[in-house]
This record gives sequence, structure tokens and C-alpha cells, in this order.
Amino acid sequence: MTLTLYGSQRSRASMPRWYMAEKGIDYVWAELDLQNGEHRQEPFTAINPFGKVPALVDSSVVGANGLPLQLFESGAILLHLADVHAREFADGAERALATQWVLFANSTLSNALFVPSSREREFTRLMGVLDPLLEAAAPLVGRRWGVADCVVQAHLAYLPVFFPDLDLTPWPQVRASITATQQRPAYRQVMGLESAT
Ligand SMILES: N[C@@H](CCC(=O)N[C@@H](CS)C(=O)NCC(=O)O)C(=O)O
Repeated sequence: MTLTLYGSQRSRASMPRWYMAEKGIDYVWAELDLQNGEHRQEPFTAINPFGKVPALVDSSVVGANGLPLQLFESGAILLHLADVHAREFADGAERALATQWVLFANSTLSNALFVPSSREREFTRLMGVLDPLLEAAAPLVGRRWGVADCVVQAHLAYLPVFFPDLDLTPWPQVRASITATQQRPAYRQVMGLESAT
């Protein structure tokens, strides 16, 4: 069985990389040269015709066409890994709630961070709602750190990177979550940060 993840440094491929590192899932890392447009040409466009990373090829799952499963969109990749490789969900409710959080992070929260019109309108309100939901570092779904935590925490950890002057003091749980993420060995390894002391 081989999982091959296509991506580049400092891209949304970091989320499935972090998740697989946390869960001890082995994979082959296929790094593309985005500067030279490797993602916009064959053979990669046969995997993601939209020419974006990350993408995953999973030889343990055969699609209707008889070929290994090919997936694009970081959220779809994360949910597949959680479901099939980490066997994270105890029941349909956990699967549905994890899907909810992955879509929230990759659409609503991501837009509130990176789309200026949405940031102006939504960012403060979303942080105010999210902050108490992160209470006591409990997993968002189920009893163990999982895919919902990965995708929400990865987005929150973008804040000090992209908005270093942003004052996070009104949202203490968001701040604590970012600090905790930055201390996780798997996160540090994937993000290329030096080991925490
Ligand atoms: N919604 C997609 C976004 C994918 C995306 O925009 N990836 C960026 C890197 S973070 C990319 O491939 N950019 C290169 C390009 O668009 O040419 C996901 O979450 O996978």
C-alpha cells in the first residue's frame, strides 16, 4: 500500500502532512516545483486537472475506473485519511461533525483570514464564537485529537505568520491553541521549525 502526497513547502499540503505525522501514517512525499509550474503540467494535471496542491494518490483504494484513488482538495484528503487510514470516527455522527469542522475551516474560516472583504465583515465575530469552543484544549470531535482539530488549529496557526501585528488578547483560547500547536513535535517537524526545548 502506498500513499503519495503531492505538494510544496508552505502550502496547504502542510495540513495532511501534519495529520499523517500525528497519526503515524506512512506516505511518500512528492514535492512539486511550483515556481517552475510543475503543478500545471502533466503528469500532475492527470491527478489534479485544476493544477493545485495538495493531491493524494492512494494505491490501497481502487476507484470505479480500476485505478488507485486520486484526490484533490486538502479537506477531502484529510477526511479520507481520517476515515480510512486513521479510522478516526466511532460513528456517523463523529464523521458528520468532523466534516462540518473541515468545511468550516477550509471555507468560512479560511475566507475570514484571507479574503479581505470577508475578513473585515467576519473575522472578529468568528473569533468571538470560536474562542469558547476551544476551551480546555478538548478535541472538537470525539475523545482524541483528530482531523477537526488539525484543520482548525492549522488555520489559527496561520494568524501570527500572516498577521504578526494582530492582537489576540481578546481570544485567550485561540492564543492558547496556537501556542499548543506550535509546541507539537509533529507540527514542528512538518513546518520545518527547530525542535522545541
Ligand atoms: N481549496 C484548495 C486550495 C488549493 C490551493 O489553492 N493550493 C495552492 C497552494 S496552497 C496552489 O496550488 N497554488 C498554486 C496555483 O494556484 O497555481 C485546497 O484546500 O486544497
